[in-house]
Amino acid sequence: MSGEFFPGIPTIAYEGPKSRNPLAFKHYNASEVVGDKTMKEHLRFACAYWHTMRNGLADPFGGPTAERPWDDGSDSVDNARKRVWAMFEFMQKVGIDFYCFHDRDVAPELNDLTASNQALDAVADELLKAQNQTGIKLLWGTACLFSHKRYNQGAGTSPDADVFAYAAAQVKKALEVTHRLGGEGYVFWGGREGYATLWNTDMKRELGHLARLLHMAVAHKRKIGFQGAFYIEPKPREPSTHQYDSDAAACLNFLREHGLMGELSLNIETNHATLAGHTMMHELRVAREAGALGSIDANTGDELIGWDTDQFPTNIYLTTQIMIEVLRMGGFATGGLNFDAKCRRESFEPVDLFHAHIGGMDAFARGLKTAHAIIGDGRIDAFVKERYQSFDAGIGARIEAGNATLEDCEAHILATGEPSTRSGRQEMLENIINEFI
Ligand code: XUL
Ligand code: CO
Repeated sequence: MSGEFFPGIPTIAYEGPKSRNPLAFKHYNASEVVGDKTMKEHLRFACAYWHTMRNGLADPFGGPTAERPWDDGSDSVDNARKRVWAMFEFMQKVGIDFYCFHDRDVAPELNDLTASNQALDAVADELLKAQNQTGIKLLWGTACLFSHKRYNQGAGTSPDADVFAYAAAQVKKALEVTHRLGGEGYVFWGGREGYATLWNTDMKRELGHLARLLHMAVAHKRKIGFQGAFYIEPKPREPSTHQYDSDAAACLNFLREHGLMGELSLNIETNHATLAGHTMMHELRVAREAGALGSIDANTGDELIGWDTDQFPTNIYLTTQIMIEVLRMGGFATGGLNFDAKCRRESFEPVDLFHAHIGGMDAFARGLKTAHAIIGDGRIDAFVKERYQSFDAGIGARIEAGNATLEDCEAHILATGEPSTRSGRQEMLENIINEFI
C-alpha cells in the first residue's frame, strides 16, 4: 500500500508554525506532550468513512463534483474493497489512527438482507486486513437507518413493525461487524426517528419503540460480548422535521425515562448543537455534567446557511471550548474527535481531503494547548468558584444540603434585608480567554 491512491502526496509531517507548506502540520505534533499525554492521545482523531470516501459533494441544487479516481461508481463488492485501501492510505498519510463507518458506507445495500450481509462480511474481511497492516482502529460503527426508502417514516420509530424488524436486523449485523473489527464504540443516530407531522403520529408509542430497539441492542451487546461503548447522537431536525433525540437534554431525558442511563452515553456533534439553538460548549457541558459525554463529531456549521453543512472545524475559539470540556472530564475513554465533515462542493480534488483534515487537526491542536493553558492559569475556575461562595456556608449551605425550608429563607431575609449582588464580569472573563487564544 504505497502511494497508489494519492500519488505525489507525502505523509504529512509537523513543520511548526513558521511552515508555509499547505501539506504540513503547523500545530498538530502527534508526539508532543500537553499536560499528562501526547497530543495524539488527547485528541484521538477519527476519519468518517461516509464523508471521506462516499460523499460526492452534491448539494440540493447540483450533483456530485468529487473526483475520486479509485472509485468506479459501481455498487460492486470489488469497488467497495478497493475503497478500503484508498481510505487507509489516506489515514496513514494524514496520521489519523481511527475511523468510523455506517454499514452502508463500507459495503453496498443489495437486493435482500442476506446479500447485503454477505457483502458487509466480505468488506469487513478487507477492513480487518487493512487494520492489521496499518494499526488503524475502529472508533465506532453504526447502521445506516435513514437512506433506504423503507425508512422513509422512521426505522425504530416506523409505524410499520416489519420496518422496525428490518432496522433491528441491520443493527444486529452492524453491531456484530463492529465487534469483529474491535470497535471501541457503536453509535445510534436517528435521522428519521422523528416525524414530519403530528397529525399522523403516536409520539408516545414511537418513543417506546425506539427504547425497545436500544434495549434489544444492549441485550445483544451483552450476548456477543461487545465491550465497546454505546452512544446516542442528538440532532434536532434534518432530514426529519422534528427528531426525538433533539439535543443533549432531550437524549438524557429519554435515556432516563426508559431505563437506559448508563447503557448509552452521548456523541455530541457541533453542527447539530448549533441547529438545536445551542453552542457546542453548552451541549458538551450538559452531557459531561450528567457523566454522559462519550464522544464528539468534530465539525462546524455555516452561520449563513441553515443546514447541517458538516464543515471542517477551523475556529480556534470553538476548538478551545470543546477541549476545555474534554479536559474537564479527564479526557476521552472510548471516544474521540471524529471529523464528521466534508469538503465544500467547490473543493473536489483528492488533495482537498488533506487540506481539510490538516486544518481540522491543527485547529484542535491549538484548542488543546489553549484549553490546557486556561485551565492551568486557573483564573476562570477561581472566579466561578468565588461566584458561588455564598452557598459554601450559612443559609446557602443549608439550601444546598436540603436543610432549609421556605420559612427559613423568609427568616433569613427578614434578618439580613436586601441582598447585594455582584457583577458577572463577562467581559473581563472574555478578555482573559483572549489572552490565551
Ligand atoms: C448526520 C450525522 C451522522 C451520524 C452517524 O447528521 O451526523 O453521520 O454521525 O449516523
Ligand atoms: Co454525526
